[in-house]
Amino acid sequence: MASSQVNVFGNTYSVLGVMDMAKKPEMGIPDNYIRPEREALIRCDESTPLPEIPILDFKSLVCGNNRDTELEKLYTACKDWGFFQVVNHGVNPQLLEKLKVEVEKFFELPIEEKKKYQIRPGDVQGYGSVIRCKDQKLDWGDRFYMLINPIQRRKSYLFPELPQSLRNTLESYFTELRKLGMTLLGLLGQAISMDMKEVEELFDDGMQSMRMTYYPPCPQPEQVEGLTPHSDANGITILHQINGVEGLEIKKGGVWIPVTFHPNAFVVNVGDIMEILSNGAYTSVEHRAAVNKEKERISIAMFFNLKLEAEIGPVKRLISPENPSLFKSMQMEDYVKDFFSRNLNGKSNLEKMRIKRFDARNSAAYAKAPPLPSADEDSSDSSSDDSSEEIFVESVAVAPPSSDPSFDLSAKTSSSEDDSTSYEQEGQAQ
Ligand SMILES: O=C(O)CCC(=O)C(=O)O
Repeated sequence: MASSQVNVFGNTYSVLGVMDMAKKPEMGIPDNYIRPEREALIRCDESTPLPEIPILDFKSLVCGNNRDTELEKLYTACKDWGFFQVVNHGVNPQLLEKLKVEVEKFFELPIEEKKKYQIRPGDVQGYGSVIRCKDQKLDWGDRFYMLINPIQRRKSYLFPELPQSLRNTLESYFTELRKLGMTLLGLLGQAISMDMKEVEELFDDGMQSMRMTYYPPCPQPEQVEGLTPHSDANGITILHQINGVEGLEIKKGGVWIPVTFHPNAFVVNVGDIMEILSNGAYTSVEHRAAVNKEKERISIAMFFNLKLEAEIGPVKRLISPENPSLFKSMQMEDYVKDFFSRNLNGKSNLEKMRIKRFDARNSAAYAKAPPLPSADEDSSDSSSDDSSEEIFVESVAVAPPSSDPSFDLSAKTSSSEDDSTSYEQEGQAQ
């Protein structure tokens, strides 16, 4: 496989990446990187400019004069786009500059150095990508993924072994982003009428992980995928495009749209868990990373997730006979295990959690339908392990939560950095 290095770990394989191979474009692109099925981007011309994802001002959201209006904008962005950009986020630009230098230096290390961090058997953390089957298509990128919170769960051979200056810079970045992430989670919660206490019960000292990715230039970028289309399995993700080169693409209304980053903005997206908590009011949107013909691209994604002992499921207050539960409930631990047993694949993770409802009156299966569930049964949670739960209902109108949420703007929005929670976690890709 050209210069990418494959190691066999029992039944699992991991590939380090494409960086070295990409330095020899004359060798061509190996077949296992070629994606004939890659869907094309939206076509745009001067009369129909590219749609742009909403830009929100963090300061106005937190302490502006029109916070209700800003929160409504946030709600609409999460509902219609599942993505927004946040400016005025307060993260020190000097820290971001230092992060750029350190992350670039890290990816420039010789492959022998980076091999120290290679993903180990039965794990998903470290440098490289997990390969689960022989004919798996690979992404055109080198990546390093690790769990960073709770601190006691960090792998001893990953973060503590990174070059010291990178470690110090990352540690400062994690702290800054944790504050930002918790505040954003609080705001997203408020917009669906959760109070901060509920948000903290789920997310405070929750799982936090990061992926830094180096996408080398590719002679035929339209033939490969930098990162396979997927929705994030987590609460929210904050993406920083470290060297300013673009490549993020999102699927909206069935078409792929490239994201133009506002300078100095972070891109935030709603993950599957946030769509589930909001009972479908928010949308976890499929996205992918494209690569560039000439330029290298570097990004760092920070994933915010629930505590492992939390239960995932729609917020009870949002459920009623008129607005029944769209998703099953599940222990976070089971959800994580299930997620890691599979490769990234569009929105398949979220679809497994969805309760399938058939409109009995319009269904050919009506004659065979079991007795209609009562409203209570209908909105109840299921702890079943079945991947698909099917419910027959009579023309249920699924209304989004009130579009006039009661915004409790006085709620506390800071996070507590209590690292005492202990849980088992063996590999968190998001
Ligand atoms: O690099 C990007 O633009 C996307 C990164 C991403 O979606 C991820 O790491 O999950």
